[in-house]
Amino acid sequence: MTLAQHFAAYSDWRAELSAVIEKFGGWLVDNELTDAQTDRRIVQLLEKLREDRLNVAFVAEFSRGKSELINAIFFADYGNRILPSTPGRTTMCPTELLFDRHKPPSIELLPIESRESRDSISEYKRFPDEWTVLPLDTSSAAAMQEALRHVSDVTRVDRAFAEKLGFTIADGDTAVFRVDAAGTVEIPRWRHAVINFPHPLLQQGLVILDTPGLNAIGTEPELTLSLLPNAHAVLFILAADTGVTQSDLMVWREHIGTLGGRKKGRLVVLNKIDSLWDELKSADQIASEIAKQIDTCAWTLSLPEDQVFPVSAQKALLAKINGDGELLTRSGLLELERALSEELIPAKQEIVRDNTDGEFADCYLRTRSLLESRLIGLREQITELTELRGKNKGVVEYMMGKVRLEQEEFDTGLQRYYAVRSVFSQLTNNLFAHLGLDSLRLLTNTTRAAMVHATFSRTLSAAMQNFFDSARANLTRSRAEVTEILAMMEAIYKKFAVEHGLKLGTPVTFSLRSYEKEIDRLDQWCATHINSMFQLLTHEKGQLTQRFFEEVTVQVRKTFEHANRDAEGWLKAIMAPMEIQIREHQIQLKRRLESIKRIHQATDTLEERIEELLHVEKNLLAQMQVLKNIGQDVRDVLQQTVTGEDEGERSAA
Ligand SMILES: Nc1nc2c(ncn2[C@@H]2O[C@H](COP(=O)(O)OP(=O)(O)OP(=O)(O)O)[C@@H](O)[C@H]2O)c(=O)[nH]1
Ligand SMILES: [Mg+2]
Repeated sequence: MTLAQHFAAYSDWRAELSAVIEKFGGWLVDNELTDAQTDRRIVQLLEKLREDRLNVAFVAEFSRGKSELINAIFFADYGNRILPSTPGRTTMCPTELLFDRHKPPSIELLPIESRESRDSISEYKRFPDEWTVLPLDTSSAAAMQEALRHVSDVTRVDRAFAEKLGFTIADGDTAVFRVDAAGTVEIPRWRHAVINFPHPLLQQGLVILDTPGLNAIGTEPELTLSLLPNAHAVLFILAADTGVTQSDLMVWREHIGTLGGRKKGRLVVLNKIDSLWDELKSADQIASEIAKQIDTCAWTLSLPEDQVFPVSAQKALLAKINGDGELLTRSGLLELERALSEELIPAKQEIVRDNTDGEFADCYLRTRSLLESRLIGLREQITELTELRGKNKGVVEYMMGKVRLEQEEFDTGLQRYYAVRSVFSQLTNNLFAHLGLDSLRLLTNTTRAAMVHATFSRTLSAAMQNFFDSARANLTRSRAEVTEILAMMEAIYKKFAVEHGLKLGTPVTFSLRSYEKEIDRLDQWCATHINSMFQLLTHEKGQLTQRFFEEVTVQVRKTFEHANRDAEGWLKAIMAPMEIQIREHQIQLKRRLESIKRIHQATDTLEERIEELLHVEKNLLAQMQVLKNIGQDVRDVLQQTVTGEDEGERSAA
């Protein structure tokens, strides 16, 4: 299967999954079984499936052929080179290729001067008027090429301004940014580019990230902090004509080797193998030269050899444009594409599957337990009435008393529930006192003050470390609050189950583990990129402070925002089943009482009433069957694998 076919199969699967979940949502509405919470979760789930994005990033030293490889894999159909690819530095800013159906095709460029402010690129994405937008005429390859050439734009500024923008200026011929005779430095014109483009793969949610030749100097930290770690696949490109150089190794260590523990989804490409296609050598000799290079790459990067893919992007592009099958095979691109889709799509499907599985199972179980408790109540009522057959008024009165007593007991239970609710909101407040953004804002402000006033590197360093320690401590305290809330809810679930027969199961749990890990990761990043002896000795205090706030605290805030959203969702999720079941139980008690009252007034309606209830029971059982079928449908779709391999059994319920 080609990448495009594989991707299309994945999109079909996603569409099918959305369809069954939408059907579930519709059925809940039709049967009046939905509540605000479930409703919202289904809408969110569908939204997530629709917006689902797959990120592939291309990373390498300059001129290794990243842009050419993107052209060959994705854009050969245009019959030309779409992204500029030339000797020397070409792509000057990180370039995202994606499709957003809400916007017309365009290229959006963020001016480099935006680095002066403290805001990250993702922050800027919220303010469209900060970007220069050029329309993209997708009907002409030439017009596209012309527009995309802007990713290579450069500008000249004086040294001080370049440094202010975070570029490290050095002397010597090999330096990336150096001062010319007139005292100016050439720097990229743009900080970031987003190309919005209705390519079939991009329309299905693929996002390609082309990066400029990274040389650890003056690059956007956002790349290493969030863009690359969030990519589902990262391709690292080396070139056969240069071999693994010192600066290749630096890029690898700086940007890829440090992407946490996740080794999956990383492919190493040995490009430009055509430079070894020496016509004076035999095919065997060439093959062994390539094998030797692969061996060296694998050894230097400590990777298995089969993770290094030899290709010629240039010949592959040419072969695709000319429809030359033989050259395409020789270029090695097909194998790389296969490996890419095999890495990418199953991994992504796994994520979507787990996420959907968990969310759906919650909604499904909640509905099922609602129907089950209705059935239990109904059956009790039927038994009660059946027992009344042939009984006199006195017995009916006794029954009435019994239900009334139950109702009173339940009301006492309710009082207890209200008390729990107020303790619950107290505990919730405690939780947000640690986890909430106010506390983080305070911490950020005190850290800023400490860093601004720091006179020694040691105090500067300590302030940054304290920031992380306090953030972590906040999460630890939050974890304790979560445990307490959970213990209380468990106790109250149990009490209502035992005393009033409510079917509540156990409350869902909540873990802050992933956020703690994220903070650890950011701390580690900071320790090597900002808060290290080397950085402290070689950079100005102001510069480091600014970087710390622009780059690190922004990400920490994002982590906390995420944790807050999840915590709120969880709090609702543990309260909702109680509320639904209590309301349901109250309705049932009322119905039972009314039904007995009616019989008390006219004992001759008893048979009619039993008949009626049996009918209700039949409908209820039918509903339960439909629900079961829907659950099975969702499970079936979830189990499908887009690759066609067999997957282990997995259940949605
Ligand atoms: N011989 C040969 N040349 C290639 C191949 N792929 C790319 N090139 C050439 O290498 C040069 C650099 O290619 P680019 O695609 O611009 O490389 P890049 O990695 O995007 O470079 P930057 O954008 O500067 O970071 C261009 O002149 C390409 O024509 C290949 O497979 N074989
Ligand atoms: Mg490039």
